[in-house]
Amino acid sequence: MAMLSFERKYRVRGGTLIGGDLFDFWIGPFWIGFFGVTCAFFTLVGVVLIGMGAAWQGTWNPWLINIAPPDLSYGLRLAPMREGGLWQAITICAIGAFVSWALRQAEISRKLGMGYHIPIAYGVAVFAYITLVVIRPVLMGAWGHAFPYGIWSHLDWVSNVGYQYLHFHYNPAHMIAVSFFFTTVLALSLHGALVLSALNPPPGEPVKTAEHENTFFRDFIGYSIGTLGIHRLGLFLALSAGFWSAVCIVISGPFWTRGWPEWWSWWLNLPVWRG
Ligand code: 07D
Ligand code: U10
Repeated sequence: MAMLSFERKYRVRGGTLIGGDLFDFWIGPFWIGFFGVTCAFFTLVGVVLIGMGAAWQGTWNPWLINIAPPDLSYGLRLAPMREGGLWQAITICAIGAFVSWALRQAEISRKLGMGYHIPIAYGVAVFAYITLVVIRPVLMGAWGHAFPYGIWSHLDWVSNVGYQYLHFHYNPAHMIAVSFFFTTVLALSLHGALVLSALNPPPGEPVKTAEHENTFFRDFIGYSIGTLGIHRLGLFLALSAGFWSAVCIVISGPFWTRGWPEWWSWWLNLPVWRG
């Protein structure tokens, strides 16, 4: 079906989660929706607040703009605007915009009669962000444990927090998360390469099909996961990467306060090693 005739067919009202017909219309290619409006609102306010922070700081150098959370002494209270309150307001806007974005994905999925895979997948990234700026700071008793909004400053935060636990590579959940990130890259590169190799033959040769794709991997490693399967695997690997990232940071502090290398002493102390 040509795109324009398909659009005529599906561009009908309904499928919204909230507000019924309110904002249930398109502007150009974009569907608006209630959560489109809330998303635009939070994004706009958030960006203006970031600009305000840059102006207060006195730099427009994008690498150096830094909006820090309140000092640890504020605990979980609201702080004055210039002492972390701005960070708190920006965090509210960010969460408002990210959650609105996910709900907009859910509403469009409903309109199209599709599954909720996309909002669920995006929701895992939002979950990792919320773990960093809400769940872990609340568990540790101060907003000051969240990361600052800035390109360089957040890198300094990651480095400092990493060394607080002596050597973050020894964090077992960090190991799992990193392995999942790297495996995601492997799976996507295999998939991208396989599809292009089958669908982009040299000029004059016929396009190959899924049979060729399956056969390549059966010949190569004795197993093909299949055309649907590779997408299931990809989604699993990518979501696991984000999920274990959230786990690795939420256990650092609330559940483990010493160096991560020390955690592995359970392994050294297994009875089986005692002579
Ligand atoms: C959090 C993003 C969410 C996205 C959203 C939507 C916008 C924003 C904003 C314009 C999860 C989009 C957002 C539109 C726009 C504006 C203003 C995704 C998120 C909501 N590490 N480490 C990770 C590796 C080391 C440390 C995760 C590798 C060192 C700490 C990942 C290495 C030490 C933390 C990872 C390595 C250390 C992490 C990040 C190698 C430092 C975390 C990915 C090769 C000395 C963080 C939940 C992620 C984490 C994290 C990888 C090394 C410390 C697994 C490959 C040894 C303290 N590290 N790391 O979370 O888990 O994606 O966050 O050495 O906090 Mg690590
Ligand atoms: C393509 C295609 C296409 C096809 C195709 C193919 C490309 C067109 C036609 C071809 C594709 C294939 C044939 C598939 C290729 C295969 C891959 C790319 C790799 C697949 C990999 C996996 C499925 C798994 C990868 C695993 C990774 C990255 C992580 C390693 C993880 C662990 C060791 C632990 C994993 C943990 C899980 C799963 C969660 C549960 C964990 C626990 C209960 C433990 C929790 C632990 C802690 C909290 C920490 C405490 C730790 C302890 C106690 C010990 C930890 C122990 C450890 C071992 C780490 O395009 O189409 O069709 O065919």
